[in-house]
Amino acid sequence: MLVGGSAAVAAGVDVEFVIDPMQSELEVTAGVSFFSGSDTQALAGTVNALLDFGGGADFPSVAELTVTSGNVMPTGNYLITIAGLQTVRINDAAADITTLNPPGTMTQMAGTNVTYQFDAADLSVSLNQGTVIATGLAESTVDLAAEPVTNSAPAGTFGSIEFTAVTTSGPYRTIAAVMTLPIELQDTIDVNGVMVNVTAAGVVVADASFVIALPAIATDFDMNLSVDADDLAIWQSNFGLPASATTATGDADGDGAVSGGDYLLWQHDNGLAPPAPAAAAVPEPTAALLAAAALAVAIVRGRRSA
Ligand SMILES: [Ca+2]
Ligand SMILES: [Ca+2]
Repeated sequence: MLVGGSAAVAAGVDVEFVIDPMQSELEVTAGVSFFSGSDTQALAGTVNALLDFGGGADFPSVAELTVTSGNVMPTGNYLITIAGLQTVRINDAAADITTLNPPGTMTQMAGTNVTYQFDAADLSVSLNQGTVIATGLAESTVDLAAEPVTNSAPAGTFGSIEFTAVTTSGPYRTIAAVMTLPIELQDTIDVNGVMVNVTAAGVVVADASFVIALPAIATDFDMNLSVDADDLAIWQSNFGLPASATTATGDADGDGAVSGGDYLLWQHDNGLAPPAPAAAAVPEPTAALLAAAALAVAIVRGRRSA
């Protein structure tokens, strides 16, 4: 009743992360027997994630990450010369990313920022678009759609998502997120009888922005995240409503009426507010805000159970 009285909590938020080519690159190495060469390209594309923080709070200690789709592509073509004997060119490549079943677990890391870490081994990466063209010892063209290179990163290779509060408006908060995703691929491609070992390793950094609903305080009747005289005015104007009252009309204790008991709750909560400006221009670490919100909820809960 007291918590989540406004919109639903931030469970299952669909978020599109846009890959930052300035921070994302993939190095592809191709080799035959003892010779190898490599090339590096910047990456572009998007990663679509379902972020599930569960119910009851903005960010618990453990959450779930489901990468529902993702498309990672180099901004150019790879040209790999192997000891002057062989040239491997990878044209128009792109890799799909999804989460292996079940969803990956994200664990909140210690620190001032809200950062979650997840095991990159929970993700499946498939280099399945483009062509591998070999010239030299062997000449052949391999369609990656027909022979995809599929892997996940080794267990213990971690990615992370860092969340920063950007603005708060009413019961909603806009969150900026940065996902750092390690990618590792390894396969052997048969190029006309010559076995070409292909490995790819790099990092994807992707940005996103989304909105979550904040836990509500029952005495914040106008749901602007602070309990003050404006809320008292709402209670006063509706005092005596015998039934069908709601939080928005001054019923803080959920009994359907606006009465003296609701005033006592308002009096207790009067002055409750987030400790940071509602529309900070500079992103603030969210931990303090979230801790304050949790504290406010705890105060309300504690008072009710007392
Ligand atoms: Ca208010
Ligand atoms: Ca009431």
